[in-house]
Amino acid sequence: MKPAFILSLALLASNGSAHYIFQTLIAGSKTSKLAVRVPGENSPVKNYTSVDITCNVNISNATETVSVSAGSVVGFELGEGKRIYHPGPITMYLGKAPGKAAHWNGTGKAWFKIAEWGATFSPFGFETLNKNVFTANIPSDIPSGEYLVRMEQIALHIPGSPEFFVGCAQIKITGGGSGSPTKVSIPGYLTYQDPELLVDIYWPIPTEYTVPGPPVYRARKSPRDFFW
Ligand SMILES: *[C@@H]1O[C@H](CO)[C@@H](O)[C@H](O)[C@H]1NC(C)=O
Ligand SMILES: *[C@@H]1O[C@H](CO)[C@@H](O)[C@H](O)[C@H]1NC(C)=O
Ligand SMILES: *[C@@H]1O[C@H](CO)[C@@H](O)[C@H](O)[C@H]1NC(C)=O
Ligand SMILES: *[C@@H]1O[C@H](CO)[C@@H](O)[C@H](O)[C@H]1NC(C)=O
Ligand SMILES: [Cu+2]
Repeated sequence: MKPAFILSLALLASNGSAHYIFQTLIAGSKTSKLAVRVPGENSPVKNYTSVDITCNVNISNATETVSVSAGSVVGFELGEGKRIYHPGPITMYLGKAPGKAAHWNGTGKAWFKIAEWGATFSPFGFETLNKNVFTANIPSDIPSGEYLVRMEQIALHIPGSPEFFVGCAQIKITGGGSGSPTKVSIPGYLTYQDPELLVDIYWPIPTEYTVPGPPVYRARKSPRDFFW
């Protein structure tokens, strides 16, 4: 083998440093890096039954909690010109803090999914690939209060060994309602060895794909549902 080839193999084996991180919170018309609990390194979490999956490991203590009104946009941008390059779905969850978001580590049955980005077919692929911004609307009827917003990519490039890229940020939702989403705990939200986590995306090429985790919660009534 030529040295250049060996070198590129070595780089492939250690490409952890090249990974993406959900680094900037987008909330309404604001963006914030200080509201994000940034992981100390950008290697993926592999054990989705451990507490590492909640908000990643070795995370910074975010120093800001961003106010945003129910119904507005929330989401993340990847850092440093990065784009998603591993195939796999992306999901966004909200977790209701018992008090201040800054004082809560995400433990307990407090989470619900508010958005997901899944597969496309013919040709098979994932709509997340090459994107760097993911936003959704906060359901307009959820209770006001402090929450963690959690973004997760489940990278499926190694069949049978899903890798999780996870980020959390602190928000304070105002102007909410009395909706009561069904909540799950994280970990605990994924079925251990869910076939959608272990799928071989290369062969046979999937013809259907369900994003893992609970269904997306949608506001029961938005102002636009009222027609007289
Ligand atoms: C934690 O993250 C810092 C960077 O923020 C890094 O220097 C350190 O090595 C990390 N520690 C562990 C145990 O991963
Ligand atoms: C994954 O995490 C669970 C819960 O903490 C632990 O019991 C298990 O040993 C871990 N698995 C591996 C392979 O580290
Ligand atoms: C949060 O804290 C509780 C209590 O100290 C602990 O049992 C739990 O494992 C922690 N969760 C995370 C995600 O660190
Ligand atoms: C965050 O704060 C906790 C508790 O004060 C501390 O144990 C931890 O080391 C801090 N983490 C970082 C990355 O500074
Ligand atoms: Cu990778």
